[in-house]
Amino acid sequence: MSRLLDNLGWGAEQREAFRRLARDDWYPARICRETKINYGVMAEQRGVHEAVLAGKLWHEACTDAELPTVGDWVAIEPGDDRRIPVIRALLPRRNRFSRKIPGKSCAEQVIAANVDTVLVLTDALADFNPKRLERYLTLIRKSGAQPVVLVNKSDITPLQQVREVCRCISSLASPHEVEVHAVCALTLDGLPQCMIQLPAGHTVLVVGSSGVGKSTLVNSLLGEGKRETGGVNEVTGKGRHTTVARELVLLPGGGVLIDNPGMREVQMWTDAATLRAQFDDLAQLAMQCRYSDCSHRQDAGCAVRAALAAGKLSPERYEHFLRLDREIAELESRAEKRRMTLERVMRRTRRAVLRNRDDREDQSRDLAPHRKDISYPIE
Ligand SMILES: Nc1nc2c(ncn2[C@@H]2O[C@H](COP(=O)(O)OP(=O)(O)OP(=O)(O)O)[C@@H](O)[C@H]2O)c(=O)[nH]1
Ligand SMILES: [Mg+2]
Ligand SMILES: [Zn+2]
Repeated sequence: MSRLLDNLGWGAEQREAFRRLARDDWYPARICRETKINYGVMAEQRGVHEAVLAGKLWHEACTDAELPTVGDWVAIEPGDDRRIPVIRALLPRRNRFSRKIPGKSCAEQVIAANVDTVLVLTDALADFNPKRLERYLTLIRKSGAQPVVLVNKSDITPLQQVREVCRCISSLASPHEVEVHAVCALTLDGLPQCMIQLPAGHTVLVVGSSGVGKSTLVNSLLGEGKRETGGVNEVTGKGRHTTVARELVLLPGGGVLIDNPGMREVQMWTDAATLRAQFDDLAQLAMQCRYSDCSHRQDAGCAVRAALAAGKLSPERYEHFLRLDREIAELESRAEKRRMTLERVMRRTRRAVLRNRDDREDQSRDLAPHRKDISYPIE
């Protein structure tokens, strides 16, 4: 296939899925932006352009997580003078990085699809929060992408502080190794060469709180002042340019970066299996507890607490182990509630649709010789 598609990460799986659609006039594209009404896509012939989602895809998606998002590969039907191109199919995802939608709902929000590496940016100053970082790492593990943590703004942070934070992050991630680098996003100091020159087709998602330097890093890697960052506007001397939408950009060397607005909430979108994997050393230990249903709190003969007392387990990690478990139990109970509500809504909708159809059939028998097809809201 083409050079551009290769650089964007077009692989054998996507090629095969696209071929199976067997529509000569359709072309493949990767989603680079998403607005409320339509999408920005990158494609071979047309470069970056707009496309709308076919109403059929919109209707067939049971949840928002099934709708195309930044990083997805799609098949597009070319438009003509009057119509903009239409996204006709979503190609299967290799993976996706998700979080729980902020607020009470327990629905999944897909942040980006088809991601190789997730870069979590933090600093060793006010932003550093080990609990939040642990959530990020759990979510990344669930996505199957490779996590890398960057401790940014090393140029304005005392060296000792940077070292301590790096050490703390490495201990959080155990038993799974995580790469940690102290960097300066302005100059790319400290960033490993393999990240400065990303392999063609490699997709990196950049996440972290607002103001931590995500867009600055993307800019420095792009090598041009293309994206807006939170600095003071040089002309007006005021105002912050904080990123408001996710965006996928292609680097000159062929790698792909996805910049992201700062996340205020990183809520768990995960399950018990992922939690267990994250803490499998503690799970092993828990098998030695006297009681099989040990809560690892006050129970007698608890091996986890014994390790804690012996200094073999850090108090932070022990706390995280207990808290994450509780959080997932809540998530699952909310998921169950939501499932029941959805079922109720669907039963009601189905009844309304059937009633409507009966009414329309009655009317069309009586009156109209021709009936228009029902049109979709987006197209
Ligand atoms: N000294 C120093 N300042 C930095 C560094 N990285 C980013 N900054 C500054 O931090 C501020 C915020 O940077 P942005 O790149 O806009 O942060 P962001 O993470 O994209 O923020 P949102 O778009 O709001 O999520 C800007 O004033 C940057 O110049 C760094 O390594 N060193
Ligand atoms: Mg930004
Ligand atoms: Zn125990």
